[in-house]
Amino acid sequence: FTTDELREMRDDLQRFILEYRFGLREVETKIAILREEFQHAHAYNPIEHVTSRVKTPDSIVDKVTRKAIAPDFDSIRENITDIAGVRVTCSFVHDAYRLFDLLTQQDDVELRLVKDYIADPKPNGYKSLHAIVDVPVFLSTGRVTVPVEIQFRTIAMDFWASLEHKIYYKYDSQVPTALLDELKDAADTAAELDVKMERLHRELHGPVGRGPTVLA
Ligand code: 0O2
Repeated sequence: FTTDELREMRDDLQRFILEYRFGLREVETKIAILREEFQHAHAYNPIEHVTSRVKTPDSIVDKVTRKAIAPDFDSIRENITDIAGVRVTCSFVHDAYRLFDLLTQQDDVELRLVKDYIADPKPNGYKSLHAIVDVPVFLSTGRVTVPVEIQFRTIAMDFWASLEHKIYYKYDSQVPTALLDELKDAADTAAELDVKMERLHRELHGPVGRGPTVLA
């Protein structure tokens, strides 16, 4: 490659990633608005925290290799839909679904794919509600549509997933069976905790999301 060609490739890659950053920002803004408006209208905040990331070029290359995707921008754009990712951690399971509905029903958001690992957990115990949405981003060159993966989960699900992720990497994907069993057990305990916490919350406050009722 000539220096000019290399510079052009670098510029193309930077622009490619930039669009995902903008898509992420659109979704983050939508979540921030819902959070603030919810607090104002219902005196209740259904979101515990929000994190987001754009996949690193290394991680994109890993996935291109792993999934045998053609190494050009169009194929990557078409086949890797989690380059931009947002994780919304909610207090209760009910809130995770409610946030999913509120976001995906907005008329500039197009729902491309849903994977409901809350209703149908992965065999290892992983739970979360995943949505791939297309959002519009307006650039000086016109409108582009950017896919963003949004994961909705509870604090208990998030706690479990982050520990499982660490264990998975520590053992380089070869986690001993006994530990896998314990993780599955911990996922069941986390799910029980979610049910208990939501029931307690409902007892105190009525249907989840309403303002607190006056207690005797
Ligand atoms: P990170 O850290 O988020 O970048 P694939 O992405 O191809 O591996 P698929 O079917 O396209 O899988 O996506 P899926 O099943 O919707 O899940 C992708 C993301 O969900 C992962 O992204 C994780 O964030 C999360 N996830 C899925 N399964 C598990 C699991 O068993 N344990 C944990 N801790 N997280 C999980 P990345 O890209 O792997 O990671």
